[in-house]
Amino acid sequence: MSHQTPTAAQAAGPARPRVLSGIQATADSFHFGNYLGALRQWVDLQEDYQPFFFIADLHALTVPQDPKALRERFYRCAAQLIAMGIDPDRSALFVQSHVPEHTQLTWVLECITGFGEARRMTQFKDKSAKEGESAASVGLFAYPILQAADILLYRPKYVPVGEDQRQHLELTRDLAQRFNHRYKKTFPLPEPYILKSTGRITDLQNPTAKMSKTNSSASGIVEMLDEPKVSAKKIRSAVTDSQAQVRYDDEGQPGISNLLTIYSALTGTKVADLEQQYAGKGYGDFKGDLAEVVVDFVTPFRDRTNELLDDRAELDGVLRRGAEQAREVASRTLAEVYDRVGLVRPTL
Ligand code: AQP
Repeated sequence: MSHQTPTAAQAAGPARPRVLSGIQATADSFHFGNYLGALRQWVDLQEDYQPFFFIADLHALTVPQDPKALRERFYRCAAQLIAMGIDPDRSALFVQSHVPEHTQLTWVLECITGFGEARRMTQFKDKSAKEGESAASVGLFAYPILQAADILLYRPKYVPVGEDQRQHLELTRDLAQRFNHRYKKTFPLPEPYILKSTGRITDLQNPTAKMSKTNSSASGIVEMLDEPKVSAKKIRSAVTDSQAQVRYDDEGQPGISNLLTIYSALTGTKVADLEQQYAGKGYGDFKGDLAEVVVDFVTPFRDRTNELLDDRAELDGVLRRGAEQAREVASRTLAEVYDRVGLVRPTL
């Protein structure tokens, strides 16, 4: 890896609008939902925007974590992001807890968030429903407000995420507007960057549900770091529909439609062209070919990730430089916010 750390002026410069997004350090591997729904767009957006991407380790704490596993996942996240094309020379790649301004701004935003407003967040409802609301942590409840702080600190134009994050983005915009109205215009309103085609990748075994690390069964989720032949098998045994036609119909044939989306996203072939290519052929041919596409895609990704994981000091260095760039921007925003709400800073 070569390093040309951007100068402070480049990192903070107004030349290009910013993009920002994060991913939780809660799994040993990213899955196809994460990658196709959000992460691939991170890579593309590096070209034209000033990118800030982070590993959301504080968000990970909203549900119980084994400290040793969390530490390992932190490195796995960093290695996977670089392996998929996040270039630390172009993007500030950092860790949420390395930039204390995230939690500092959270408190200010929590104080302008209505309790009922936070309660309406469907992710909290879904996640807390499992164990019962009284077993859920306050951290899980407040998670979307930390997320709003993550975003607003950097005043990004776009936030590339999957469809499941739309409601949290709306809350972020509401809080930004409220702050601007109550104090002084401070935050431009960030826009969600959600692709219609891949914004919701679904479970291979239950194709009306989101592919998800917590809710999908092992056979319903394609893990990017799995043995390629395991992923191929999962694709070949994915649930398909009764019409025996390779045709996109989100409602009538959700299983094959999800596979068409994955095939199209990985190869760049339009869904209509794939439908034509497989006209008159069975699901077996289609799934067999897609299994090969998946193997070709994950094999180099996995090899590169493992190579990067062999040099933890290098990863530490990348993340340290990323945090320095992030803090330059975040500390300026936080200072403005503190000033606007009337907090007096200590004199030197
Ligand atoms: N199935 C999905 N389709 C499209 N986008 C998805 N994302 C997640 N699942 C899908 C997007 O991935 C980014 C990172 O999400 P995260 O930090 O919430 O990661 P995760 O916790 O690993 O995602 P899961 O599997 O969705 O977790 P649980 O099961 O805990 O809810 C986000 O941009 C997200 O939209």
